[in-house]
Amino acid sequence: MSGRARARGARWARGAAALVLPAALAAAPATAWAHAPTAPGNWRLVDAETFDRSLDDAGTPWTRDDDGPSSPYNVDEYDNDGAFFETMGGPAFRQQLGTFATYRKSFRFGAKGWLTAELAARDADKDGKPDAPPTLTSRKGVANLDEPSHQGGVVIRSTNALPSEYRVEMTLRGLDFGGQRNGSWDYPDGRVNGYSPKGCKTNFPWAPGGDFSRPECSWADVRTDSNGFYYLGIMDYDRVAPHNNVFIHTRRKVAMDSYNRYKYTGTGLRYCNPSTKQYEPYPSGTGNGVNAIFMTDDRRYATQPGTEYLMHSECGVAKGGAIVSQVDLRPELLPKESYKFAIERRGGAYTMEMSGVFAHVGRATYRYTRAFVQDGEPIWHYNQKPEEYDGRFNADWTWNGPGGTLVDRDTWPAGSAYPDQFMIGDPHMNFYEGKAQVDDVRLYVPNSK
Ligand SMILES: [Ca+2]
Ligand SMILES: [Ca+2]
Ligand SMILES: [Ca+2]
Ligand SMILES: [Ca+2]
Repeated sequence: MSGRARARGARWARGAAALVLPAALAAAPATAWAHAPTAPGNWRLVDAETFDRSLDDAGTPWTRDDDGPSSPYNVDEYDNDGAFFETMGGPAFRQQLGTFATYRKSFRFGAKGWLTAELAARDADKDGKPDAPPTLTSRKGVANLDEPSHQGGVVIRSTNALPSEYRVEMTLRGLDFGGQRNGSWDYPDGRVNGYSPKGCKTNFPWAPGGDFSRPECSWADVRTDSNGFYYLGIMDYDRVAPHNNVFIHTRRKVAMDSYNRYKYTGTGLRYCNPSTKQYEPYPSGTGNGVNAIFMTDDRRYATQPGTEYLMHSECGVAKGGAIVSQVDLRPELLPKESYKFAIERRGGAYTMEMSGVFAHVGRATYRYTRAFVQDGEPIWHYNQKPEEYDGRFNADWTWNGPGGTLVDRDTWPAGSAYPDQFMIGDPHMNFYEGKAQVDDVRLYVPNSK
């Protein structure tokens, strides 16, 4: 059912784990190459999207798709109709899921269709039309991702699996997915952390546990929880598209995203101040942090799915615990300024890179590199081929709930293989809403190839 193990019987190749790169390479000014179609480190550009040609999702109709067994969006037991939710929610989950319909659209764009847009929306009144659906359009050479309801999702992904070594990058020109503005989580236009003030907004009907029979408005309030956006992430399955947030948290290899928690004063998040190289409590920032996270095989939560986090920053390396923001963005500077995000897979390691004008330090570039296996900790599902991995991090995940017991067997067995697919946008169909402007998505491969 999971589709995780694709091929069997291959042998382990030791080379991938042997190379250990320094935790952080020196920062360099971004301006030297910000507008050139080349990147440092001996890369060759193979695909680029400037968004100068018209892009409009209106040309593609919405079609109903509920992630059922015959759906192209059916992935595993954590997807929208997955067995995990039947286990944790009991019969109430199936009943709640049946109260609405999901609509999706997908289309290729860019040279030879190298990019794919995936949009999803909910039809709560089941009149055959999605309610407050997201849109993807281009204007003045920039892509607009617009999501008026948190129950929608919109992402730009690679159409085909990425090569064995690559650099992918994007430029962010506008950002309105929560965080403080002018020092406040509550905006003058009435929005709260980027969410519309109208109606209840909850994580219904997907949660890792709790009473699934509650009415929709009694579920967890997302407006006063968090908003966010994926600047760039690498997912581990083929048809990357919006799903519930529990699913997303099990399918990431590495990601740079935001997780902007409304008026949060707890210890679950912290900033690294790159100027002092000291951790600071979350309220010391503006709620516009970038979380660059290498996922690993340990479970982050005892009672719900999700991989543990390895977080490199100017403050050091942290495993688990408080989520570390490496930088705090200044969205008020956009679009005059811009941010560039890049992820590289090369030489047996992943690198995450962010450039732009950040709080405390001004214009800077930060790069964090981690080997596929470093200090005994793997990057989750790093192997694109069976021979890159020997099965040593395999496990079963067991879930007990009102619906019984579910065993997710072989979460990372020998013989498995996981494609790299990049993703930009908001993949969560029960969290996050807002707008973002994206530009210059580029794919490079090593110059020697
Ligand atoms: Ca399914
Ligand atoms: Ca409707
Ligand atoms: Ca452009
Ligand atoms: Ca959303």
